[in-house]
Amino acid sequence: MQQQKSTSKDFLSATNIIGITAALDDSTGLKKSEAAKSESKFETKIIKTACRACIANCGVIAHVKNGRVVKLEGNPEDPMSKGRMCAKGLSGIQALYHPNRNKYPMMRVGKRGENKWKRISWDEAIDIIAKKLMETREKYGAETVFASTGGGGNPEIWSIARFCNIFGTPNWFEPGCAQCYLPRVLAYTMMYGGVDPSIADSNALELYFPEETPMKTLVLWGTAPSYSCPASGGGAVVDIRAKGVKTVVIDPRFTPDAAKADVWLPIRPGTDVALMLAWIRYIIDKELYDQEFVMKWTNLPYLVDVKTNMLLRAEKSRIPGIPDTFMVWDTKTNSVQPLEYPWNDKLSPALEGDFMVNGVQYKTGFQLLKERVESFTLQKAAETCWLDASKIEEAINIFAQNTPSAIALGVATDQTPNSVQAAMSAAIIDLLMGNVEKPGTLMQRFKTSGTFDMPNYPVPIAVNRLPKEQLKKRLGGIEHKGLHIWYAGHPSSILEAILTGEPYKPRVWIDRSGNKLASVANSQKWVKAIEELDFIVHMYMYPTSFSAYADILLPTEEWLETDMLVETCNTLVARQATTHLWETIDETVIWSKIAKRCGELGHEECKKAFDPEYMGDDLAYWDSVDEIFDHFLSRIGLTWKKLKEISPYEYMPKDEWKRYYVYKEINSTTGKPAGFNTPSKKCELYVESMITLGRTGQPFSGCELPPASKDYDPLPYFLEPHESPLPGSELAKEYPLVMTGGRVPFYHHNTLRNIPWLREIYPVPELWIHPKAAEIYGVSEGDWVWVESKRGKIRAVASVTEGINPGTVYMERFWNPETLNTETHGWKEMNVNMLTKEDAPFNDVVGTYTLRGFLVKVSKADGPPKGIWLKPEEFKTWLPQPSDTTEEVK
Ligand SMILES: Nc1nc2c(c(=O)[nH]1)N[C@H]1C(S)=C(S)[C@@H](COP(=O)(O)OP(=O)(O)OC[C@H]3O[C@@H](n4cnc5c(=O)[nH]c(N)nc54)[C@H](O)[C@@H]3O)O[C@H]1N2
Ligand SMILES: Nc1nc2c(c(=O)[nH]1)N[C@H]1C(S)=C(S)[C@@H](COP(=O)(O)OP(=O)(O)OC[C@H]3O[C@@H](n4cnc5c(=O)[nH]c(N)nc54)[C@H](O)[C@@H]3O)O[C@H]1N2
Ligand code: SF4
Ligand SMILES: [Mo]
Repeated sequence: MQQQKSTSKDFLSATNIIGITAALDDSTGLKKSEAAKSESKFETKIIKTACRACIANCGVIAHVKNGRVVKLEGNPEDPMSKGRMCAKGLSGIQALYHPNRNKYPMMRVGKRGENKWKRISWDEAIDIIAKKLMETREKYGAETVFASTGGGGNPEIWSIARFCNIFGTPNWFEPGCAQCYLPRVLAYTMMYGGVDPSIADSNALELYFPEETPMKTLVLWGTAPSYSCPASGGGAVVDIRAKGVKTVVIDPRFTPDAAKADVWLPIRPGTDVALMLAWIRYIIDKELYDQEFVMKWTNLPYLVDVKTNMLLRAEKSRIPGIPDTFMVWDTKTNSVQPLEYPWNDKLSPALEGDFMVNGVQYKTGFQLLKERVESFTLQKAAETCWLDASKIEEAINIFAQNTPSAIALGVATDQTPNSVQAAMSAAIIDLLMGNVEKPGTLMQRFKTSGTFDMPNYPVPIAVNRLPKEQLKKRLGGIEHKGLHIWYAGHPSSILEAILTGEPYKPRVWIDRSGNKLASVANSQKWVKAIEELDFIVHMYMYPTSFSAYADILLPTEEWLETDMLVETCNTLVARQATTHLWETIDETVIWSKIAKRCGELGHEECKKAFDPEYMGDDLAYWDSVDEIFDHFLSRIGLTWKKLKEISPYEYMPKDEWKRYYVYKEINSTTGKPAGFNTPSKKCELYVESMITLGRTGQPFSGCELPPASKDYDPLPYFLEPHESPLPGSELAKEYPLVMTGGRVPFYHHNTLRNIPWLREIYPVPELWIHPKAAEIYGVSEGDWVWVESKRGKIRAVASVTEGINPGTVYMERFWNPETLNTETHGWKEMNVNMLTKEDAPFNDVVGTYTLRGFLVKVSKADGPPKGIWLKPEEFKTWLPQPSDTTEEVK
């Protein structure tokens, strides 16, 4: 694809936003969107919408003049962003009118990777794709087609899962999933049945009410909201800190959040579970936990058979809403007794203990937890995690004594093979303290609008349409059964299957995302796999490195062109199109078009997917997104048209929505407290259901699956990073530094590297390195450096800072759209995912690989990679241009 020539407009500085919008005013010729149609030539129309330049959905007011978006500002009515916007969101105009947008469907004409294309019509493109899918299905089986999606709360995630279920392939993936959020969702779902406390995923809703919350301490554990959601959660943390809430930040990097913390713990990457186990040990040892809550509302007093690891049951419940009855050791009678849900005042259960009953050994869950954490003293944690023991103690005491308190977890702990255990440990710490459903804490079950079946986005995924025999073929789905909570496949297993043909060879790949080569681990291995594939489709807003390897490119909508239903706090927000350019199409509709054509070509399930009677609650496929929105909004008496007028719409009074102590509410059918949403209705700190999950896939997989090679552990365990820098490590002799990652506030994953404003602020990725390490490796501030792991070698610019441990370095993902047409296709120069580790060890439960906490070496480089742009003037060519007039796209 050719870079467009520079515009006649002068380059404007990143801060001169008004200047840019003024410069755009006089360009005409756009097809007007529905919303903007009625205004007269010079009237500015105000459209309330929501940003999607990251996953936070901040409320936006778009100013549209003569069909052209000329200005964006934050919407103060938004309950989470409260009128704030960040640099990425404000760059929406430059993204929308980018000269290198994908404008029309394109077909490859040159060799793969040569990047030569010809324009085709939508009908042709859909026909070519559907024919290839059908041919592959017939020859090799539907499972040899796989799809992937862009991550991070991307609402299209469920469109892809839906299409795969209906087409009949169990294989789709997202490079987040096991590396992002899924470990947290899984642990908190299994342990208390409510929402996880992640700020960047738009949870932790208590934070958005600084005037009301009694919160006194917030722990930011591996999350940096000031960078990962600056205008929403980042702002909320600033607000609560201003109200006097203390913060503890556990982050190798001295982020703005760390800079303001009461205690900052610059942990060695990948060792969080060791630190968490030490917190648990300290809290138990010093009896800082909430004894009443732990006894009555967790499963820790229940007896566990130490041989089978299963809880001892008096009886299985046959009544819905009533849990099984579990056994405890009654200290009054010194005997095993059934504890009827929820509690029996006549009993005095032992919390700790080891008991022999009829020749069988039992321990309480609490006892097993205590034994598990026994060796994790403050000293051991300090040594393992490269921290100061007294600082760890100070942090725990702030958290445990200055209450109510809560831990907010981020993605850092999701990106090592210890992922699920980290989320389990964080939940255990909060639950030991009784930090759940209490005002001032983050584990909450606030009400939702009831509009959606699936979280975030209403596309029903039609999970039962996937035949059971196909589900069993999900790559990685037997060993890592936690993936079934999101019905997802395992990227490394798909990669291996392509390269080895075992257990079968995937052949066709449909992707919708930024740049897979910059988001999956060890991307050079993926390029080898790409060479093996028969056919690749990429749908995106502009070409990326991945497009260079595709056979068909489909143009998709920027967020300012998109309609979407968004739920935040107790409001529903309409993200509404402000304009529409060229031949871009909403992706939800693209999947529907592909399904329709497959149906016409003889795919029975695809054909039936358009029959409302057959699909029932799975919903027949649609011709426009309005149809789906109307369907779901009808549940609360609204239409999409109406919501667009009244957005943001408060669906429920705040007091009704923000409910606390849900577990204590009496269930009118059973007459008992509702309890938690777990099998025992107690908080399950001893996660017995992990064992069932590993053996059968239940309760998440659509059918019973063969067991994983090993039972999943019901309690968390610490796994030293596979590439360890500790003494005795052979690899560390050659690669002595531990690499980690974390967000920068200028880009969302692999998006926006082509935005002049943002590239002016952050043109190349920084390698953070401590002055002592810099001295050892002969590197100074601003130097170009080589960064190398066992897998690859890239360049970055050194930022020499005391804001990181001497043994740790940090770098964020990057790729270079300016070298798209060279042989590197932009993904090889400075992409940290050339260095990350895609192979085993994986997390047992969900298959997480290693994106953080692996070994690298650093040395001085002669200069920057060839062809990359550094100076503001160079980005001029990417400034917005007047757009083509386009016909209505059907
Ligand atoms: N080394 C390293 N690698 C990582 C990570 C890391 O920290 N370090 N992070 C991992 C994580 S957490 C994730 S989630 C993945 C992400 O990696 P990918 O999934 O490859 O991410 P992108 O596609 O670049 O970015 C998110 C996508 O969401 C799209 N999007 C935004 N809004 C909308 C919308 O309304 N509709 C549609 N259809 N699309 C929308 C954007 O266009 C963009 O394509 O990367 C992972 N890779
Ligand atoms: N600007 C921007 N915002 C984003 C995204 C983006 O790409 N760019 N992506 C979105 C997505 S999909 C996600 S998942 C969220 C993630 O949101 P966050 O969870 O806030 O993500 P990060 O900044 O990647 O990681 C948090 C912090 O973990 C630190 N860290 C690195 N290694 C370790 C470690 O081993 N232990 C601990 N305790 N900390 C460590 C990093 O220095 C970083 O400051 O952000 C979302 N928002
Ligand atoms: S934080 Fe920034 S990029 Fe993310 S939704 Fe809000 S304004 Fe958009
Ligand atoms: Mo993510």
